[in-house]
Amino acid sequence: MNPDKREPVVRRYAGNPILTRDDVPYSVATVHNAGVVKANGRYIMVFRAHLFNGRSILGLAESADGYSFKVRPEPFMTPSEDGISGEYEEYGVEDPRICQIDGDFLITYSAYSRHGVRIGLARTRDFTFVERISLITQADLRNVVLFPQKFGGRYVRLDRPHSEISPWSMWISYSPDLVHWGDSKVIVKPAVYHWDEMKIGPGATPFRTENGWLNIYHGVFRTMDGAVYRLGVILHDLNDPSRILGVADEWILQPEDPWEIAGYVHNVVFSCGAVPEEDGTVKIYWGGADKVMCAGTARISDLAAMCLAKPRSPM
Ligand code: BMA
Repeated sequence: MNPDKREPVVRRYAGNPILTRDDVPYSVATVHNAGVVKANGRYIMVFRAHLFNGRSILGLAESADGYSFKVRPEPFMTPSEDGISGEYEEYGVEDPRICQIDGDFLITYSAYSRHGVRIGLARTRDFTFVERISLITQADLRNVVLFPQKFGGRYVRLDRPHSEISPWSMWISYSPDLVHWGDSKVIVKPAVYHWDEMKIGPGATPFRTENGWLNIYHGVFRTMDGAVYRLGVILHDLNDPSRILGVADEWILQPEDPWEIAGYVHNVVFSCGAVPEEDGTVKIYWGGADKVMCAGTARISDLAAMCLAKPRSPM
């Protein structure tokens, strides 16, 4: 074998897809785009599921090994019917990301309504009782991931506003209290005639490595057959996550398995969660074609090396 031939960076789990609608004890059309966290040695997955009216709810599944998940009998979060959350979640809740910080699990999710899409922030300690804290963005903005530590006493998030002028890019914002956010600035933009040229967005909650914060993001390329969603990696400075150490030029994962190529939306791999392990690997979770959940592993050092050895310009 030619030693220069690229090996897959992400090794797919042989038992993919790891979760489908057939595993859910209530009626859903899809299971995808799940946030995943490891808590007390167990893996907790909060997944998005389409109902048969096209709107989404969030379900919860648990696992001892990170691959074999059992779904709870009842949904975890359905659109609120009360107050301000009720107004802005009318069309559904989507794409949850979980961040463990100060003993809490914070969940950011897209809240859809007739007014556009905003991001809701909810908090749980035990994945049984969940409280909504606030809507933390205006419309239209999606893909909010929180860093699992504070910087200079402030919470930090990555997000992706929509714009008519600029391709949809990755921004960073800061907050003293999780509710009020500011000091926003753009940090990574799609690259022209590149696999992520149409739009990019944060994916999994970033995790700390010895080289920097690793951010698994999605990038989209428009073809004559529609959009293709792939995953890539970005490395952020450990002390100042607005400083980009490198954006890997090549993607780490693209739709290849049949359930990534065809499903609810074809040609999509989309990640909202990754779990770094003590053996130097990371379990990466992604939705396949917006219909099933898949998993794979990568060596964290390989992902960091891709950002550092062959980066493309962040802007
Ligand atoms: C994005 C979001 C994701 C979805 C992706 C592919 O705009 O809606 O939830 O996985 O499109 O359809």
